[in-house]
Amino acid sequence: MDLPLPTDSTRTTSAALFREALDHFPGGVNSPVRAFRAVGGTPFFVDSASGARLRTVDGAELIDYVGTWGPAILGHAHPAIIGAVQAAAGRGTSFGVSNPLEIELARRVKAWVPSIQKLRFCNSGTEACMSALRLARGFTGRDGVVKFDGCYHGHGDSLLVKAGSGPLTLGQPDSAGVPADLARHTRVLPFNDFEALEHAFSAWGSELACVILELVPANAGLYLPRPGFLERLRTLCTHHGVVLIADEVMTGFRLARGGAQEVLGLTPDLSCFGKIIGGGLPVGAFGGRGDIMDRLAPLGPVYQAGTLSGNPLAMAAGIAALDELARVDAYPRLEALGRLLEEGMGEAARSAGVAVQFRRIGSMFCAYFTDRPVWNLSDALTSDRSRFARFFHGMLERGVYLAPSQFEAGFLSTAHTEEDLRATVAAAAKVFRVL
Ligand code: HOZ
Repeated sequence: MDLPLPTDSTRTTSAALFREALDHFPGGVNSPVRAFRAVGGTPFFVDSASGARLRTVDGAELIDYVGTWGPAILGHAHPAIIGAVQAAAGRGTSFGVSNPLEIELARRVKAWVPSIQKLRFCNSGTEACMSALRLARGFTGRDGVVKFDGCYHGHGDSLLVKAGSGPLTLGQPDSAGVPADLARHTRVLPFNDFEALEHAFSAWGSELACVILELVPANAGLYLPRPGFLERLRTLCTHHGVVLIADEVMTGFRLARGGAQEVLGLTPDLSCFGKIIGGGLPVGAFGGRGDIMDRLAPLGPVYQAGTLSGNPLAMAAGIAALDELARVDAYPRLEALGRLLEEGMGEAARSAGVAVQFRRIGSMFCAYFTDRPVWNLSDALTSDRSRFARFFHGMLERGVYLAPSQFEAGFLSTAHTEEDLRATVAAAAKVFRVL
């Protein structure tokens, strides 16, 4: 059934909607990277989405590699998720009281991610990370935090320091409005730098509450940990009594059932989730060691709460998403699709003589326009961003939607087909030739 859009937006264009949006929202958007600032041009508005396709209000149909920034691992409007949400909505959209769906989803999360002994649901990845940070501080009685430059853990104050994603895209990796007194507790290290890691622990190990990281940094493009880096970090955290927090908001339930920690063989103390466990509805979760989680209110002194936490619609969507991922045995297929895309894009770039570093793990990827292998933020910054912007628009004109920033990852879904990938590679081959 087609639902009516409000007022006359069915007859309008993206350009007209964006003009009006500028009057309503700062920069015309409700989240900064949507404004296309890094690539230029006018952002489009979506009318509807299904499978691997977005349909814009202008009538264009796009192969979508943003996937609502990660949650749409089964494609858009998956019938299992829509059905689960409709059924849940019929019983009430929010209770503010515990409901059995919370238990159902918790059982699945714990079965899939063995490091999770206890967890708490919240409403976004940002909330999950900032709550995990407070918990680590409350548990250790220390204030210090280590993060890595280019990693993005949502927009909690302590974490908007040398942050990736939107802040990096807009050239504001340190946000105004974060008190210097707070930011000074956050130390930032280059990713994959063993020497900096050793130095940080010998200088501040006893002051640190936690180290938080994306095990696969995917908010400055995408790069992978060097062999041994995570193992060394784990050893140092254990030795110094520092809580190791894995931000798996993007990688959780995407790279494998057990996320990046399963693929990379790391056991964090706490993990943060979002995106896929909400099946496209707003959700977050953090969890891990029982002795740490039990420091949360109402058991312990660390406060954290939310009116909509454990929301029945989000829980139902998350359960449906995980069950469907298991039912279709999604991960081998996602890996096969990822490999096909990587091979195709590599070949297209080589034939056109364009220096591209295509980084990929499973169904996440990024194309950097540099001849330097990318292992950290300073490597990522060597990418030619004006070339990326031309690439982005060239692909969009040919019906392929990539994230509108060099510093975001692309996502595949089980709804993408080999034919979609061939069409994407064919488009890239043309665009590479005219960059
Ligand atoms: N957290 C998302 C991935 N980097 C970006 C979403 C947004 O900023 O709108």
